[in-house]
Amino acid sequence: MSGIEIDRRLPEDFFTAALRDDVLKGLTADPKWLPPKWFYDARGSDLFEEITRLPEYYPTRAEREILTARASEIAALTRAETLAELGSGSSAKTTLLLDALQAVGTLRRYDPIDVSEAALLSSGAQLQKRYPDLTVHAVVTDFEERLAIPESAGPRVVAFLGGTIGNLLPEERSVFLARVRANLRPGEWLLLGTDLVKDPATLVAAYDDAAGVTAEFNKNVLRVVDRELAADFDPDDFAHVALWDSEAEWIEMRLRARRALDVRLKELDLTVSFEEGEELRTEISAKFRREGVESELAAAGFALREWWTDSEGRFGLSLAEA
Ligand code: AVJ
Repeated sequence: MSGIEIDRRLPEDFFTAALRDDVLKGLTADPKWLPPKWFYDARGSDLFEEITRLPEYYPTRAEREILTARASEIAALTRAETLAELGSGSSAKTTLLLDALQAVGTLRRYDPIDVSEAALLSSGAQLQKRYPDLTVHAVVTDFEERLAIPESAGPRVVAFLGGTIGNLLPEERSVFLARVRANLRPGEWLLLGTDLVKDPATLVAAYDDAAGVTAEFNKNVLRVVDRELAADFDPDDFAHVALWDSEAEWIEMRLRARRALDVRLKELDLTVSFEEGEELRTEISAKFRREGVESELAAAGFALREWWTDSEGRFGLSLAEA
């Protein structure tokens, strides 16, 4: 038996209702789009894990290198009682932080926050084995829409790792960062991972790997829509596209219709037509520079206290104070 407390903040029909809204809005828009959060059913989460091990996909390894080098500095600076983690997913990087906070002796709680209760339960159970004295207070929520970081007596560090902030549009990022700030008291902390601008070939390869895993991941959103909304997308009708937008400084993933086709979405009583070559945008993954991160943090009421990169300067980790 584990002592994980679970705080469920999502309405009963959240998944179906939110997916219906997003699909209706996105597939009737011009150009068509779908938000990236719908990649992550069980198969999509497995594919993402596989992506993190690909030779071309450097962000996970680069961020782990930084955390390995800096975790004890983070612990010494923050002396946090609580580590709250947004989009906790798998717990590999978390243990680096928890070990360091335990070594300085301040750690009491780990508060993972994720939309997936299954992910929270499995990583929470693993962590409780490794840290038997740790209180694990998991929150099931959509942190874009209903961010709720649990209260705690001592200082909290909120970790948002992996570069996931890059999946938000600039306007969404500023709303999100302001909400994080509003959840914190002065003197508490945000630990933010951001992938950095670099040569386009390296960036594009990371989102268009030779083994085709990212292509499968991208097409997985069609399988999710098929299953949840009784639609008849055939993933083979679409080609995976990854491109670098040098003006916006983000990678875009798209699905390009190989032929003209109609898709029927029974649950929405909707038919959507694609022209040959028409593209559906499925993800943006923004890449950052130090100055941009610092000013976005400042606009949300955070002061950048530390900025670290990996040895090759590919990925940035910010420690910011509320
Ligand atoms: C979940 C934000 C870390 O944007 O790099 C990986 C998702 N998409 N390959 C990213 C992703 C395509 C990933 N993050």
